[in-house]
Amino acid sequence: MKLLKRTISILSATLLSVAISSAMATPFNSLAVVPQPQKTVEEFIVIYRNSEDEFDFNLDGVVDTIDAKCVLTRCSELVVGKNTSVVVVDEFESENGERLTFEFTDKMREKIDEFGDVDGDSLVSAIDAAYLLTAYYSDKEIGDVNTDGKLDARDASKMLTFYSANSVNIESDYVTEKNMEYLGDLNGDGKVDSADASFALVEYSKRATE
Ligand SMILES: [Ca+2]
Ligand SMILES: [Ca+2]
Ligand SMILES: [Ca+2]
Repeated sequence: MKLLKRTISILSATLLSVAISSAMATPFNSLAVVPQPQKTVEEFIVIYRNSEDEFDFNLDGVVDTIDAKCVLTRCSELVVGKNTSVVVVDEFESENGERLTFEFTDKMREKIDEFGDVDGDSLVSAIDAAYLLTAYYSDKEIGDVNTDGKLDARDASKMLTFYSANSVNIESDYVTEKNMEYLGDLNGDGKVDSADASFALVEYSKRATE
């Protein structure tokens, strides 16, 4: 529950920044018609937990962060007015550290157009992707950044890789940023760095000797 509260407060901050940036990008005269979400993230988490496969947007039989990535992809298609042929998953998101790529098909687009507006504001937007990611990470353990159900050296190494990339200004994609934001900041100082990786290793060895 504590984790849930924390992730929700992170999401509120994210939503605020999304709202501010979209308000800034919106001409003044259209501000009055900005649609409002019909569901809170807490309400959506309940729906997400009870869902079967309606949020499996890449149609691989699993509901995970890649589906949020599909929503983001669809959202940028709608903004730019041009289709994306291949989705590239950030290497930090995958278990083996490789980039997964897949063809973005019309079937996926149709499914997103039907079920992708998860907050009910009539738009498929980055907020929907944020809802999906919050729901996905809400029952994961802080520190288990690769979400395999255990906290171990692989998580520490993933944090370090992320930290190194960040420190030389290699941008990670949105899903990876959220992954680290929700699960990587073990000491709660607002950033993911080698201190969190050491923390993960200490916790791991403590558990290993218990
Ligand atoms: Ca999926
Ligand atoms: Ca929406
Ligand atoms: Ca793990």
